Amino acid sequence: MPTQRRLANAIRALAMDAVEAANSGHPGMPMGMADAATALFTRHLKHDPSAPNWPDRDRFVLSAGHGSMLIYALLHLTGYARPTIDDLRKFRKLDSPCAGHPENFMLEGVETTTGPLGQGLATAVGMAIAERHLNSVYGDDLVDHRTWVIAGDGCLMEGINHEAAGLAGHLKLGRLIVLWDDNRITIDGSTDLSRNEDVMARHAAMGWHTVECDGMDSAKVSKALDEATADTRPSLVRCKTIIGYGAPTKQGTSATHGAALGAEEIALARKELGWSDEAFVIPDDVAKGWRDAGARSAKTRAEWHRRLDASASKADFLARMEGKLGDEWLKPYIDALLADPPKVATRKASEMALEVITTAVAATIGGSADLTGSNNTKTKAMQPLDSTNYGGRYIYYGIREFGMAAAMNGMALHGGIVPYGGTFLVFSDYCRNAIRLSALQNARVVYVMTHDSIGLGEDGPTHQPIEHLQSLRLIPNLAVYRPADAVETAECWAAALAYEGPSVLALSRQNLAPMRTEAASTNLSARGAYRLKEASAARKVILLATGSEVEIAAEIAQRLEAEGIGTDLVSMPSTDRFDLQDGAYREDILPDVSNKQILRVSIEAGTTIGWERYTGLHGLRFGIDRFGASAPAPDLYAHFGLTADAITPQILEKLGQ
Ligand SMILES: Cc1ncc(C[n+]2csc(CCOP(=O)(O)OP(=O)(O)O)c2C)c(N)n1
Ligand SMILES: [Mg+2]
Repeated sequence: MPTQRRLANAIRALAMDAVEAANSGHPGMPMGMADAATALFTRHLKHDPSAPNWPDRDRFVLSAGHGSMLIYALLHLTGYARPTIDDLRKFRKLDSPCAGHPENFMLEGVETTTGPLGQGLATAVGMAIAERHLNSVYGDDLVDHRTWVIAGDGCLMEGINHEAAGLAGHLKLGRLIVLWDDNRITIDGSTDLSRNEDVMARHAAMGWHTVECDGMDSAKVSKALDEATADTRPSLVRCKTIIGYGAPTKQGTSATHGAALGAEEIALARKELGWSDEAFVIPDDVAKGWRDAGARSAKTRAEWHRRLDASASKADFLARMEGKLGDEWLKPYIDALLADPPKVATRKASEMALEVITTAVAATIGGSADLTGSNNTKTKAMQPLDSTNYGGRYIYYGIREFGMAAAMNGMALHGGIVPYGGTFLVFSDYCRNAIRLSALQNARVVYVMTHDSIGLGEDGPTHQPIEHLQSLRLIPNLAVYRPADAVETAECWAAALAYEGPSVLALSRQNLAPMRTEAASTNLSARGAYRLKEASAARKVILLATGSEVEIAAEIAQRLEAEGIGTDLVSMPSTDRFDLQDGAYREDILPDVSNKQILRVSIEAGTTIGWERYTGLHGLRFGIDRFGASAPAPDLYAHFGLTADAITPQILEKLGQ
């Protein structure tokens, strides 16, 4: 058996060689953390490269995603089917799963996409929550694993670290273990340039166990990991390392952080490390040593399968981990709404839907960033998920929007959980990059974003979203819904649960009149836009509105029709879902925009930028292209000209009447 150092040197060699071949990438981090990672992967991590999706595997998150060659080397060496040595040779090339940063959708064994510093760790917090929750549901026999993270100085400097570490400490997530690559170097140079806090004391103050070790000695790292494993608190393991270790003239400096070392330095490093093999060649003894390490948990997995086969929960557990959800709840619920249409805010309508959904779908875990009573995210039966009851299904995230969103990504990616969480729509900016990562990773997370316009009233411009709806619609893969009433809200919830990616539900604070009063044979909101009311005379005008403005558009439609002007009223809860409909459907709802016989008018209490896509340049767009103001909602709607009284004459004028 080769020494741990020799095993680690295989990581160093592959990192140097792949970055050199790509002439791009980050060799320093993998070379510095190679010994620590070797300790983790050969002695502690429970995984089986032959079954990357084994539900009870430990989760490993490389939060310092720029060091992607570390995880690629580890997956290759321990025996995952991919990446092959050829994949590694093509590191950072279009047809390689070894992308610049680890992408969970490109390679099994990559649990989450990382690269935006700090977020990997915050995502891992969600994975650790998911593990404890599912453990409380299914017991130790089926769910009993850890979440390991490698984080750099950057991950621990980012603001999200405060949110994530605070949440993990509060929830006492003892199965979360973070290895800190304490190399005292970032891109700009020494960490002395920008940091002098005591990172260990900060984590200790947040309820973490902390331990320090020589990160260049895998036996010492292993001992520290044993200590971390034994502790009941989340652990921060400070690994003192040398960035770019092995590169004789560059190690310990930021020169190794993010650039190829160069042929000369690599030749010197090979000598220094006693590594005589050519680029991308792994000697047999090392290859075997790594394969044996990779096969370590095969027996554990076989035993787990035996327990699963014997378990009465087997079918339920497997279906849940596959993420299968039914929507049997939807039709009876909508029938009940239609029988007695309520005039409620859509945030309240969401709560009503959630009463039904959280009963029907056990996988849902709700929460809010300290706006539970405003976001209406907690249903009556939901108990808090906390350190005394991981079986609870409601998380008080505290005022941590970014931490909440990243944790929800982690829960969704872990599997077995469908997380939803609330805040005000305007604070979607606080967690925007995590929403973006939900979308990139196709994580089924539902963002309940209430107080979705000036309609929130008195709290004023800091709290009134203007650009938010449109800017969220810009994120690929993200489904953005803004329902108009209780029926649409239920439909949007159903669509969000049926989608394998993330959704935002933008919901009103203020009460809204029921708009949908007749039964439909399909989920109309899922089509993005649909005709709520058809023109009775020849169609001259199409009114497009979303959410709370559908009510205003309905009033305008009535007035135009009274003048004999045929007007379609189109409710458009989701522009992005509408864009995905087939051409015939889109053409039916919104005939060719170059058809100047029909005037298209959009009404949404937010920026008008972007609505030309649906109105054409000759159409009319009503919205708000400035910041809001503090006043009661009806006064604001009048002030910003979003009323039937203000809009109808402008349409008539445009029609030349
Ligand atoms: C949110 C975010 N900001 C900035 C970057 C760009 N970036 C990538 S690595 C890095 C330096 C990180 O330093 P450290 O974590 O110590 O990594 P090391 O240099 O030790 O490998 C920066 C600023 C990023 N990836 N994510
Ligand atoms: Mg560093």
